[in-house]
Amino acid sequence: TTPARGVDADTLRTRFVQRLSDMYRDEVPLYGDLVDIVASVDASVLASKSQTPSDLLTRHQLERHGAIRLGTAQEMRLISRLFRIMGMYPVGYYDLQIVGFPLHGTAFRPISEQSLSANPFRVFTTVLRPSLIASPTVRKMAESTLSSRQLFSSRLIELMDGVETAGLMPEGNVTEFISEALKIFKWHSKSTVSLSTYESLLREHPMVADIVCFPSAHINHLTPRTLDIDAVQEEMVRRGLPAKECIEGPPAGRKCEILLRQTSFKALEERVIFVGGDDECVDGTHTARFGEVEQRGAAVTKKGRELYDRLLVSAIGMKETERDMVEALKETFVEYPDDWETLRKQDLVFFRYKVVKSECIPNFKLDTVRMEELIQTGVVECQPITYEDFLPLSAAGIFTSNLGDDDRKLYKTNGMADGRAELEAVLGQQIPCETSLYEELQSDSVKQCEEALGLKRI
Ligand code: OOG
Ligand code: NI
Repeated sequence: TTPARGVDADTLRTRFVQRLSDMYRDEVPLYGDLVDIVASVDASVLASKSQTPSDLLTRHQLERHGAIRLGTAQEMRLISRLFRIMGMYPVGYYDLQIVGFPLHGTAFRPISEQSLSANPFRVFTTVLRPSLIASPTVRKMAESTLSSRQLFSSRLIELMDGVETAGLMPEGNVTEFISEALKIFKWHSKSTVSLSTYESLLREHPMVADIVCFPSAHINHLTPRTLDIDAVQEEMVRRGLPAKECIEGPPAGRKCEILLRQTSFKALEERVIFVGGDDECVDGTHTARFGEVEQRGAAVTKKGRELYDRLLVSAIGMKETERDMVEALKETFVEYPDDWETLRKQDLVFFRYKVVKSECIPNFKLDTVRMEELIQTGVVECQPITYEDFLPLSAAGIFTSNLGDDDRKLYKTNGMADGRAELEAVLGQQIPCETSLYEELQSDSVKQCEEALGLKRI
């Protein structure tokens, strides 16, 4: 709900992302190059199109997602309070055990149609699960290092308490609030541990080292959205950015984009100073931060996701090298319908419906058959709903290409406690599944059509 006076959550989020993006551009100049590439690619796409979906025009220039990795349940609880103040709520559960990481998480993002169109900024947020660290020594090392970390300044917590009590953020506090919040996401080149501790944690898993050894939860990438990811990929290669070989997600060449496609440039090896004995410092490096770009398509239904997963899995079965994957995907995805009408009639994609011609219709139930008739006669128009979430499998590809190291342990999933329930307990709320939110957006739009046409739901 919008506070009576003060700055509303959508405005706050937009101002925060702008400063986060500026900060990351300073920290990782290649991110700045990527943003420039996206701006020029998108400008030429827009110039070549007479008709652009309106949500892209209003959203795409400022649209970003980021990712952070947290160390403790307490940090997760605090971050969910911080994001809530900026109008972002947990959506979807991602268990990264399937890709061999001792982490799980959720995406914090706006939920309502209005907030999404104001600024859809989202943060993929994971948290370490110490119970999955096999070595008791390493587990203790991680836990004791994290227990003394203060990600949130006391001033930030004071400001958060204030907003939660008053229900609004006074304009006069915004700049300070954002500055204090940015400290959580900032990169620090000075580790809080010794090189040997770092190395022990790294041997357990590179993610564990990345999470535990630094005083902040540095943002590990910030991702602009583009209108043409194939062109961005080409341009990255042309400019000599260390681009990943292939674009993840659905294959190129579809007329109807679904879910999302992502590519990235590889993580930088960065200089880090470790704590030595007798106040001395030891030089080392750390590899974690990278740049990523994405192209978003339509949200798919449960049935649409099952088809996607099945075709992806069979492509994985066919390929021998990463390059072959592109060909394999093209082959298997022939089965995925590629026109909006079929995608709608087969219930594979979510749509937003809108009455565009006033018409008086007798008391009728607006079922799918009736809806199709209204679309055919031009009374109703529909637009696919944009996918706002993440692809765990795509994330896996990006994760593994950015850790520098290949001896990866696999965490067994059998016999594990229910991770979702564990994370929900930490957050103190249920985590809605993304599909149910798209379903709601779709059925709300159907209800609005019914009202506009004077129909009653039967
Ligand atoms: C998160 C990776 C997930 C994406 O775009 O799929 C992600 C991480 O590296 O911590 O951002
Ligand atoms: Ni990402």
